[in-house]
Amino acid sequence: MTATVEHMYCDQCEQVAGGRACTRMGVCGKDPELAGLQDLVVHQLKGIGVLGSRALERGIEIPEDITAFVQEATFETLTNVDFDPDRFHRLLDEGDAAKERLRSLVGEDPGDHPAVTYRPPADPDERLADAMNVGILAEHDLDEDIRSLRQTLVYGMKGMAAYAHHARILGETDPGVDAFFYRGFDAAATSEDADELLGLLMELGETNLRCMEILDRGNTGTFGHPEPTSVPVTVKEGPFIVVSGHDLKDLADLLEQTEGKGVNVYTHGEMLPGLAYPELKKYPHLVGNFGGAWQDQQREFDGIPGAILVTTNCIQKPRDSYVDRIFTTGPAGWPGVEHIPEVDGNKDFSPAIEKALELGGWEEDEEEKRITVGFGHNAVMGVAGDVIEAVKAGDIRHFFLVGGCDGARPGRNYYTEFAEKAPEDTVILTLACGKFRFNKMDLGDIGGIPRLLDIGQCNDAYSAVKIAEALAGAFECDINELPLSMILSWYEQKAVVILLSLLALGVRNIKLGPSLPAFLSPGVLDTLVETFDIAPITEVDADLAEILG
Ligand code: SF4
Ligand code: SF3
Repeated sequence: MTATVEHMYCDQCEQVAGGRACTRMGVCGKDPELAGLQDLVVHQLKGIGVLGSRALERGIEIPEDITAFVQEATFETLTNVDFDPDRFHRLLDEGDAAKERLRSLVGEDPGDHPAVTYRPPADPDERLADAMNVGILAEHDLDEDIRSLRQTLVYGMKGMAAYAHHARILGETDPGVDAFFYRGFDAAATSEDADELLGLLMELGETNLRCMEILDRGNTGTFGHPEPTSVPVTVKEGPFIVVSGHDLKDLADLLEQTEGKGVNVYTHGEMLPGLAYPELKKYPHLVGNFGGAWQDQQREFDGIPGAILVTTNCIQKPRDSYVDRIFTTGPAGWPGVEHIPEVDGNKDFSPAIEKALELGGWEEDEEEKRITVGFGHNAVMGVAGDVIEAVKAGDIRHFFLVGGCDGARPGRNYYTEFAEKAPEDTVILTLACGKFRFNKMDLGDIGGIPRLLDIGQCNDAYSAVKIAEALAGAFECDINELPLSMILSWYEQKAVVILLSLLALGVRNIKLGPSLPAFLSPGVLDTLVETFDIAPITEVDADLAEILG
C-alpha cells in the first residue's frame, strides 16, 4: 500500500510546466511520489554536506566510498536519469548509513539542522509523508533570492556530480571537486548570505572546469584523443544494440563483449562522440550513430528490431513496443526496465546481446549518409595554425559556439535556423545533444576548415574552453575580445553547471535559450545580467545582426 502523494514542486529543468514548476506531474514523466523521494535524497545529501563540511574543516579525511555515494546519488536526481522509486528508497538508506559514519568521524555535536537529524522511517508511506516537509516548498519563508541561489547551487552540483561520477569510473578524482560537494550541500542547507552563495556559485563554476578537465583526462587517457572521423548515420543489416547516454566506459565494455558475436553497435544521443575515439572506433562492429536527440526516442525506438542500452540521461517512458528490449545501467533507471548492475567492477551485458540476437535486427542496409565528428581540443589544436591564418586573412569572420542540450519545445528551432543563417565566412563549434538539430547539414568549409566542428559531449565544453583560450593566446587578447559568441541551449542541470563555469571564466554576452531558468529569482537574474550581460535569445536575424554588427 502506497501513500497517495498529489503534490510536487520541481523547477529544475527547462521543460518545467507553465514556465514555473511541475506541481501535479512532471512534464518529464516524474510523478509526485518520485519527486518526493528525490527531494528526500537531496535532504539527506544536505545533511551529509553539513557533516562532511565539519569533517573537512577539522582535517578529517572522508572515506572514498562516501564521496562516491554522494556523487552518484546527486547524479541520480538529475533530470531524465532515474525514474525508479525503489532505487531512491535504497539511496535514502545508504545516505542514512553515510550520515552515521560521518557523525562518528566528526565526534562533536553536529547541531540540530533538520537535514542532519533526519532519519528515514522504515515504512515507505511514512517516507512519502516526510517528503512533504522537505524540498523547495518547505523553504517558503526564506528570502526568494536566497532560495534561488541555494537551488542554483544544488542544480549546478547535480551537473558536476555527473561529470565527477564519469571521471571516477575512469580512475580520475580531484580533492577540490570532491570537497566541493560537502561545502556546497552544507551551504545549500544553511547559508542565508547572498554574497556567500554567489561566491560559491562562481567557485562551483571553477571547480566544474577542473572536474571536466579530469573527465577529459580520463576519456582521452583511456580511449585516446578523438580524431576527426566520418561516421555513418544510417543503419546496416543485422542484429544490433543502440547505446545512449554519456558513459564511454559502458560503450567500451559492450564493444568488447559483442566482439565476434554478429551484433552491430550504434551510438545514440550523447554517445555519438564515442565514434571518434581511437580505442572505440577500432571495433569494426561499431557501425555508426542511430537517431537524433533524446526527445525523439519514443518515436525512433518504436518497434525497433534491436536492443537499447541507456547509460545515463536522457531516458523517457518506454513505449510498450520496446519496453521488452530496453536496458538501463549505471545511474539510469526506469521501473520495470531490466537494469544491468555492476558486480565487482564488471558489467555483464549478455541480456542485451541475447535480446539483439533474438530480435534479428534490420533486414537491409539503408543508403549510407555520413557526418564528421571528433573535433576535440587535440584535433582543433592540430590545425590551430591554419585557423589563425584564416582569421588573420579575413576568411573566417566569426566563431559561434552553438551548443547545449536539446529538448522538445518548438522554440528550439532557433538553433537550426541559426546554423542555417550563420554567414558563410563563420565557423560553428558545437557540443552536447542540441547539435542534432543541425549536424546533418552540409555547411561546407573555409579553405579546408569545416564550418561545423563537432567538439563532442556536453562535458567537452572543457575542449571548447581550451580552444577559446588558445585562440585568445594566439591573438594576445581576452576571451571576450575574440570574434567568438556563445549561443547556448539548456535543458537539464549539466547545462547549469557549464554556464556557471563559463561565467566563472569571465565570459560575457552569452545568449541563452530557449527560455531562462525558472529557478532564477528576478533579483538573482538581475545580478547575472548586470555582471555578465547574459541575454535571452531573441530572433535569429536580430541576434546575428547584433553580434556581427
Ligand atoms: Fe518538471 Fe523538469 Fe522537474 Fe521533470 S525535471 S518534474 S519536467 S521541472
Ligand atoms: Fe542532452 Fe539529455 Fe543535456 Fe550532455 S542528453 S546534454 S539534454
